Amino acid sequence: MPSLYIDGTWTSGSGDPAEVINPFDASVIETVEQAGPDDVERAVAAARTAFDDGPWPRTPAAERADLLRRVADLLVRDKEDIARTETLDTGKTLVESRIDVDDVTAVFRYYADLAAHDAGRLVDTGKPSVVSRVVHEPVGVCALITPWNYPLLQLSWKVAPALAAGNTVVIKPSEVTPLTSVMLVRLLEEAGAPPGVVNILLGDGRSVGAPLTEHPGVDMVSFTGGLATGQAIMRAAAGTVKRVAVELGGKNPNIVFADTDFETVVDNALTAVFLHAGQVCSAGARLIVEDSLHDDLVAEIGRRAERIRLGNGLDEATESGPLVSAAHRAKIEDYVASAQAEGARLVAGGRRPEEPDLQKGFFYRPTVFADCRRDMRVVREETFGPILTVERFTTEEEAIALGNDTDYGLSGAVWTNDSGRAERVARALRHGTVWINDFGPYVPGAEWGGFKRSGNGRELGPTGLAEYQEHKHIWHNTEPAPARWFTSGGAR
Ligand code: TXE
Repeated sequence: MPSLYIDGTWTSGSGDPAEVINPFDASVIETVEQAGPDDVERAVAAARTAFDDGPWPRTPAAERADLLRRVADLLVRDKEDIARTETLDTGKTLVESRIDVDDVTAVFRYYADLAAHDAGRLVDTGKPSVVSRVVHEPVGVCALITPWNYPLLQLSWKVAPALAAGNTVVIKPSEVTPLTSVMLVRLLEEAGAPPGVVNILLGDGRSVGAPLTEHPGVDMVSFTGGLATGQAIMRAAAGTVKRVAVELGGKNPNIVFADTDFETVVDNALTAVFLHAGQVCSAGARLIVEDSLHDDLVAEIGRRAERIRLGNGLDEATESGPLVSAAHRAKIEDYVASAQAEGARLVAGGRRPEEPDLQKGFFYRPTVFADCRRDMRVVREETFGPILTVERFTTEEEAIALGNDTDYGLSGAVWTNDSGRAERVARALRHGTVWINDFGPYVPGAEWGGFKRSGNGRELGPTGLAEYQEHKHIWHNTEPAPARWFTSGGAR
């Protein structure tokens, strides 16, 4: 089946086909066609024409919202099928994939509602003869480049607001996990997206992603992925002064004060870091613990980490799946080696699993390191895998300083029963999301994004819609008259 969608037609790509691999057992799920340079040109041209001459940007917002609601209904209809495919492609558990589909559905509904009521605003100029208003218009052709850890979810955070605002899009999913993005485009087609409004190109970053970021026909790039790629995209986009929104991961502190309920914090610290084998931009990979609690907490977390059941994401008994690829596992093993070389103390994991049925897949045991210092590579860099590092603190100031001592700034958490302290720490942390006595939840109505090198721009919430809009000021003087500024020529 053709897997590229350009100008309202499913089409074959002129690039080399690629095998999509199931990380549970390294089997081939499907072979997909990929785009070549001519496909990139055709997709951008289709999106350009649909934006410049097509109906979509001029369609009433309420009708665009109707399309998003139809997509949400179709997602509900196909939930099980999509969730299964996401699990095959990423290795995450079926429970997680089902939650992802529910979240994606909620995002489409949220932006449908928001777009329908987004009428711009009037500005009071103090002049009765002037109507000053700010209207919201789409940016244009948006390239949406997404990663492999939450393929469908990350795409929804971009495509729903982009379409709600009236843009046209060219989607470039990760070459590692393209399948559910193709499914979503099929639903957009079924829901009635006009030709050229939604296009999808499969292929890798070098041959498909990079040309989109340089293309003069593209007005905006929205990217989620690694720091180095984000930096390359920002450089590439500078040539044509594109709008760029980038979400580049994090190194997220999870700060625990000793007055917290022990079982609650053990349980949540494990979930914070080991969910989806740690391949989460907001993973709580840096546990920062008050001295008096430190030893007991480390011991219990280590004991419980050793018991996490790895397996096939399709098996209901599985608690954690594999890493996404052999290359990614090699990167994790390198981080483990560097942590040991730098003097971190291995408390759990640090190895591949022994079970015979897990040998073909890209599994790695949940790993805990204690005695970590902030200058260690494993503490400074985003490992994006099942590695927890533990540091300790004595005072509140120290905890805040440690939590902020990172180049990233995506998310963080503080656990304490002292609500004054919780608020102080939450306000002092330089991260885009801070949880108090929780870790991980988000809602479509609240902004998500990073400080510092975690990126710029915001997804979700009203700001997540504004990312895809130009805010144009229209000044209407209803009683035009000479200004009489330059009077030396004599007024007529
Ligand atoms: O991501 P890449 P990778 C982090 C995580 C991970 C690291 C590398 O630490 O280990 O990034 O992962 C496309 N121009 N995150 O290498 O390369 C690529 O095809 C345009 C954090 O897999 O950033 C894919 O579609 N596009 C994270 C997308 O960019 C390019 C999620 C992401 O791939 C391109 C994933 C180029 N020059 C990884 N090069 C998060 N923030 O959630 C690649 N791409």
